[in-house]
Amino acid sequence: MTTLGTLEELPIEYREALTDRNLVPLWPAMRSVLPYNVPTRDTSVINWDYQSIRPLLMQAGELTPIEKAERRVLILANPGHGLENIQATPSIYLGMQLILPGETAPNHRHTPSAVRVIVEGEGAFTTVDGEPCKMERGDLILTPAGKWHEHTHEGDGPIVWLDVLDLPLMYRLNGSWAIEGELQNTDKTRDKSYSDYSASGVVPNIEFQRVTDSSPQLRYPWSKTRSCLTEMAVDHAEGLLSISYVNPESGRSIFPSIGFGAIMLRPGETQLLPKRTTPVIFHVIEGAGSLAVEGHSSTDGSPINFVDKDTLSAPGYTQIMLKNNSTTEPLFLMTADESPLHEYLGIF
Ligand code: GTQ
Repeated sequence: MTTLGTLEELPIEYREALTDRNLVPLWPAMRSVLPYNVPTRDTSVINWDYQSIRPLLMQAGELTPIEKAERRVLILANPGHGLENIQATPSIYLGMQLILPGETAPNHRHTPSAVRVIVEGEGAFTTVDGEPCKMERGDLILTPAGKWHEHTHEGDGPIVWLDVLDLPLMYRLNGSWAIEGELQNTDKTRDKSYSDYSASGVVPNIEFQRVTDSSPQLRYPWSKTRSCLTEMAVDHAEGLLSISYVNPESGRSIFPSIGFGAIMLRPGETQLLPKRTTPVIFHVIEGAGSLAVEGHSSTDGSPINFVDKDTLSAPGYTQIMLKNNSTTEPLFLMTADESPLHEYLGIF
């Protein structure tokens, strides 16, 4: 391996002449932008445990009325990327959003795409381009780029969900912006996931047009995902039980930026995940377990324990091991990763 020249070896007058002309020598930075064999991995292994988030989120409910927040959210920022950069992974933003009974988070639309994963509470719905999407624990609610959305809470008690957006990517592309709108006040009582996209493998022939850009299905009920995984477990006694959330019209990822999936671990099971290029987010829907990431040095090097409602991150290019801590109950996790981008860029 050749040792490359450093910045300090260059005469100061030369460096100043370069700076004056907005020029930078490559060779001192060569190995940091093109490291050998493995890329720089900034995404730290973190568990944002819900037990410690919840009281602070409820406090936000007392401190800041919805009118002063537009969206009352605590961002789950990864210190590996710098807290101020609001990244959970290079492209993924995560936030815990709180709505109190009777509140509405106003209508707007924006260039970043968002998914909500419902964490606790009931009686709320997100209206997406006129479709009122009911929010139940573990459901995935999509607000694809450019679609109007407002959140309304008519239930008792708080509702909390995890926001997953491609905001850091959009922001750094200088492509992130929003428009405010009047409330949608829809008369519809349910969204099209109850009819048009209610059965796997069956899609509606409305105007006989196939939609292939952003997913036309807006709500992916957890009950259906869960039953798919438990039925898969009946037929497969071993191997990783996992599903991907796809656009039912095209079979492709629901967003071009972020890929979503779900994993089930049988009681007592440990699974080594396939080693992949993309960092990954886990959100625990049901059960308790532990996460071990190769090369990750928690103080004593032991796996990170997690329970229901916790959210975790892990870098790419590493071996990840998941363990179900229960010998009687299954463990269910949702995943979000950057695989669609890696595929598009040809590096997956
Ligand atoms: O609910 O529309 O966490 O626009 C960040 C930006 C949630 C939302 C976030 C948003 C939203």
